[in-house]
Amino acid sequence: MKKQLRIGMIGYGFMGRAHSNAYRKVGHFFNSNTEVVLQAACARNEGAIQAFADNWGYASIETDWRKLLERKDIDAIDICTPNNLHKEIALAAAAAGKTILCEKPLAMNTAEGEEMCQAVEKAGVANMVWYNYRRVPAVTFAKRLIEEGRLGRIYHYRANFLQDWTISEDLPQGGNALWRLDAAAAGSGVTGDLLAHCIDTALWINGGIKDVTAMTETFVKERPHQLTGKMEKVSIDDACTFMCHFGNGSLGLFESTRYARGHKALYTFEINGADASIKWDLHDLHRLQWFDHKVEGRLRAWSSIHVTDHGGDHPYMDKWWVPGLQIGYEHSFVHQVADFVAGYEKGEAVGPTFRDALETQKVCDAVLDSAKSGQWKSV
Ligand code: NAI
Ligand code: SOE
Repeated sequence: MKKQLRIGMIGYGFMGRAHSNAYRKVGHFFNSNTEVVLQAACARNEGAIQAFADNWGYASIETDWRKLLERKDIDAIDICTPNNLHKEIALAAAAAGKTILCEKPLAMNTAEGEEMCQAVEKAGVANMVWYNYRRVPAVTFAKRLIEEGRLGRIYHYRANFLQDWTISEDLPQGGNALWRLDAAAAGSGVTGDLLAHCIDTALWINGGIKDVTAMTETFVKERPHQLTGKMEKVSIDDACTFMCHFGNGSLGLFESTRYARGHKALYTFEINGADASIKWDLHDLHRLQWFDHKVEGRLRAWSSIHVTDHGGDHPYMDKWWVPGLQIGYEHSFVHQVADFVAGYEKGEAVGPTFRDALETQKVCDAVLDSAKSGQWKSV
């Protein structure tokens, strides 16, 4: 008989769906002694959360997250709400002794994140943050190649996350679906929403960041609030570019914007080492571009590795289809659940933990401080 991990999901939007899909799929593709159970879904609108629960197969619903935390039949709380609720829910969930899976960014700022880390550590509860791009097989493979020393000394790390969905001046801010434009709900703009992903991947692959210098811009200064219709100042960063020094001596260059016409969600990174370079692009997520300087000069070229092989060559791919057949965005969440469950069974932490995600939060805060002050900032 398998042990159960009974999930209480809070929020039924984009991530509520992505995580529910992962919970439903994981047991079919990854062996474990744990059954992930969709025990309860929670949101304020009863009709909407019941429809969500029916669609995904949750056994019950709640309309108040505090009630969800009181339930003895819930082992893990999954926080899929806007960022301004992460801390309050996580502190209460830790006090209730629940395992916590929290969406990114961990918190609105470093101070909040530190409180959250202390709460889960004091309570001794398992915790993880959904920086899912780590578990795209080509990204995991990139980390493996660097750990094997195949790039040699690293000189440059470059990453972009480009979108174009807020260019219209008529787009309102705040309220449902548009909370990302409201600093009170999001904490920051592209820095916490998009660059946080690039920073998490970078810290994981290339190690810690020492200091940063940044610039941000808010191109549209005022927008109507969706709920009141009143024109209000926009206080998020629409775009952010920063440079940094990594602890390993390499230089970093990061850019994110919601004003890059033609780009919907273009996350890319490139890493240049003495012996080789690698490039990855979310729009072609199953491929890793590879340039090996050790190859005989006349044959040297960028090659495109289709990261779909079995036999342990390509991370996670043994669990899916036959070699050559690729997987997609949603599988990164399935992999994250599978890894989490494996760690949970052994009582081992699985990254990114709250503490790991706090490092990303610190870089985000240093970036925003630097943009404000025009100074280099230590992390
Ligand atoms: P969304 O706007 O689609 O969904 C938010 C959900 O939170 C809604 O279902 C809403 O009803 C619920 N909610 C709001 N206040 C609530 C309350 N008081 N009690 C219960 N439920 C409440 O937002 P989305 O895109 O799902 O984002 C949620 C979180 O996931 C954010 O922290 C965001 O940064 C993160 N995210 C992460 C992604 C990733 O790539 N890992 C992708 C998209 C979002
Ligand atoms: C914003 O549009 C968004 O959904 C982010 O919130 C996610 O974190 C990112 O993965 C995709 O874009």
